[in-house]
Amino acid sequence: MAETDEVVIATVRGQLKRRRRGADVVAVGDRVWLTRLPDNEAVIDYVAPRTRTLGRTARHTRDVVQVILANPDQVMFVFAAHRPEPHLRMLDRFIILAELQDIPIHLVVTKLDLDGLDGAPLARDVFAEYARSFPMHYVSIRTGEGMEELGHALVGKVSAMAGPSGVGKSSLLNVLDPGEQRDTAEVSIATGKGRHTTVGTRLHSIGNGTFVADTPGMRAITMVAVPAEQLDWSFREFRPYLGQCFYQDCTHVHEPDCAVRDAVAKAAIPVGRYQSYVALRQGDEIDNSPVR
Ligand SMILES: Nc1nc2c(ncn2[C@@H]2O[C@H](COP(=O)(O)OP(=O)(O)O)[C@@H](O)[C@H]2O)c(=O)[nH]1
Ligand SMILES: [Mg+2]
Ligand SMILES: [Zn+2]
Repeated sequence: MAETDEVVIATVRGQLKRRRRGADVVAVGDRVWLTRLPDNEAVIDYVAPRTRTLGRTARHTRDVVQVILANPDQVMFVFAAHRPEPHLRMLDRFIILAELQDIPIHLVVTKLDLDGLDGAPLARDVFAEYARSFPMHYVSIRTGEGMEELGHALVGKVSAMAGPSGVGKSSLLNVLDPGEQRDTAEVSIATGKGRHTTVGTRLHSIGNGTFVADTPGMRAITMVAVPAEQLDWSFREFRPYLGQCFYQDCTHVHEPDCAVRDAVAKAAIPVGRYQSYVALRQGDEIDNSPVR
């Protein structure tokens, strides 16, 4: 990728538009070839095939129909230790989406300076099940704790940052790239809910070939149902046991001789993650309530 701060206003060549109907023709994160025109204008002639895509897929074909970020190297799911309280079932849905696209996942827990306040449980206990399977980053922009380590995880990569509003995503970007100040919202103390201040995906270049995207569209996309036959695989903790159940089409909910349920009983699979799977599998819309 040519690293330049140049901004051009580009349109998409008509031929391209016709060929890739349905999906987004060009999205944030795409590598493109363009023909320069005068006055900082350009025409996009070609869009390179995407390595991976963070986005919404069609239910059966798995074609990406709505792109949040093209070509991410990894995705950082961001939740706060406190204010707002972490919503783990929402995190589970985020994780499924990334697993289906084979995008490496990191979890970032922000506002560590508020950890355990107001009698809230400690973040490292809340996220203990996840720490067994995912790289974790515990940070605070107030104390600076964990920020250097998070910077190392981002360097040289294109990362998507996603999470509920108010958890501190924009604040993190402001610290990582102090050159450009972004809107950060005040969290209302009464509800613990943050106000929305970010609209579309934006990829921020923060130097050394490092790019970080704010991805506000994630939540709506995770409300889309996941095909049942892909759901068990989307829980990476289950994978060592898949194919070992008595029934080949085992749903791991009620069948006898189920390797997944045996693993849960032995605590080899975290019980909270398993319960999340069951709720999704049974179609209980665990996130039907307005989500933070
Ligand atoms: N105490 C504390 N507050 C934070 C931290 N990071 C962000 N905040 C505050 O949380 C609120 C929401 O932050 P913002 O970056 O707008 O969240 P976003 O919606 O995820 O982009 C703001 O009032 C920030 O000042 C942190 O590490 N500690
Ligand atoms: Mg924001
Ligand atoms: Zn089973």
